[in-house]
Amino acid sequence: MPTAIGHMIGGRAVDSPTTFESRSSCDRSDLVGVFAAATKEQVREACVVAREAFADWSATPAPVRGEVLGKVGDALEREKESLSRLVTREMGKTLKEARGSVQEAIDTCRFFQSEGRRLYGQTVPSEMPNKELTTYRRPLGVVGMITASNFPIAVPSWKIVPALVTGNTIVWKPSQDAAAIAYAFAKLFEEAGVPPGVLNVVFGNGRDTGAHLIDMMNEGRLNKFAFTGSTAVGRVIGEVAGRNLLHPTLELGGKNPLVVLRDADLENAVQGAVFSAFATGGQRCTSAGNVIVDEPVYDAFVERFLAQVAALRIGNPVTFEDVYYGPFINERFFDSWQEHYGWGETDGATLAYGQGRITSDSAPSGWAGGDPAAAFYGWPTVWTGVEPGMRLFQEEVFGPTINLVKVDGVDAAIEAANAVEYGLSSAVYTMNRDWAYRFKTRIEAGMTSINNTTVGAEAHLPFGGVKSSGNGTRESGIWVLEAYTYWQAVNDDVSGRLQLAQMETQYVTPGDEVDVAELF
Ligand code: UN1
Repeated sequence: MPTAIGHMIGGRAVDSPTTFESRSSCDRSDLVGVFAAATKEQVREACVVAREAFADWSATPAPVRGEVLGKVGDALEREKESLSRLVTREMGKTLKEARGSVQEAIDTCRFFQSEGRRLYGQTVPSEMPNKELTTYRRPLGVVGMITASNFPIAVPSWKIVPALVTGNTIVWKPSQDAAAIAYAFAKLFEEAGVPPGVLNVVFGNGRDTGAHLIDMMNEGRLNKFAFTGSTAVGRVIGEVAGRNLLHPTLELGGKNPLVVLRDADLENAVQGAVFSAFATGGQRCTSAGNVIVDEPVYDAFVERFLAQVAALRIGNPVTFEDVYYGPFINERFFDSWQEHYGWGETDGATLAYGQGRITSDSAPSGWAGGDPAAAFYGWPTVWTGVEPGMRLFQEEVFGPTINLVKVDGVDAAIEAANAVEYGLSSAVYTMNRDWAYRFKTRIEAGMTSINNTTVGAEAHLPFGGVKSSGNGTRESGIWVLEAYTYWQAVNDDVSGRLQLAQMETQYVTPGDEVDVAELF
């Protein structure tokens, strides 16, 4: 058994009495690393260390903090290929997608390197003389972060990089399924010159280490919490944060609609729907859940869609670089995905393609080869005859499954698209300006694509949802600055006397009333 990698607390490697293994999602016999599992005391220690580091880091000029993050971007660029391969090996997304996700972190560093030279406040006129008003963004303090396994570098970067450029310090619990990636990522922050104690990493599972970190809000050790994961856990974090008067960042689930209207470029729509449904094996919060198709093109769409699905190449992305998607990230995700077959049956939907786990006896024609039992691989699964009332339509399945839903016209499509509790991303395929406009203005979603997929956020656009997909916070771009700073309003009075706004404001006395009609 290799020695366990310790937590990164105050620049030291800290061991724990218990450890856990991170195994490749692509091949469970491939041990990627052994990691310490943080106890409550260790999580607390990380919070204390982060608090101590806050004084110096928050006093470091923002452009200097930005430069450090630029150096993180340089290190990520240099290590892009190795990191991407580690992402593919540990959590199982294809190399093309892994490279894209590392690039997303590089873009984030580039954006916030220069944001360190802005972080603008305002100058505001005072109603009193010899007095000036200004506003400043100030850091919140210590931020607790829990992130998911499906975007193990990009999504942490959306949190860590803006939190650091604005002067906060961090205790981060990455997913146990992406511990090695998190370790490598955090090492690059160290290399770039992020001082000890500013970014602390505690490894472990959600049930124990994650719960300890959440509990640190109750101990008053955190000033902010940021989470990407399930809506159920997000609600728990929201409750604890609310009781402690903290405003958490919550990026939660989705059941994202992709609408194909009767005038759409059908080939473009089919390709967009296939990618939205099956990229990362459907394990994105932005994956499409329901493809809602306009009646006149429904049959043609289904035919083309099923043909493309049947041709998808699936397999181990470490050995077969050209597969469309790889394995489930872990057994738990696979188990909960399998349950949806039961829902479909109960709901009376039609299983048009797919049959659960890929095995040597049951593999789709696109199976790339190799031993399917080495990991958890799922058939691409397509349901037809799905309607909004069905559980299949409503609940996120987080796997390679898509529902095809028939509607009549743009208004019915929008109604169906809005008939879920989630509101993360959405897409419409149409050439009609009016229909696209109607969709854009009426859809209940934080993100909307016109003639593109439900995925594909960029580092400088706001990312986040409405309804049960989050609590309205946004990540990325200038919008995320609101999540990691508070506004300080400053009154700077040089009048040398007690002057009272509102009560002593010297407004000009008006002259005699002018009646324009009388003038000529
Ligand atoms: C997520 O699944 O949590 O837009 C994030 C996308 C990616 C990010 C997804 N850039 O699909």
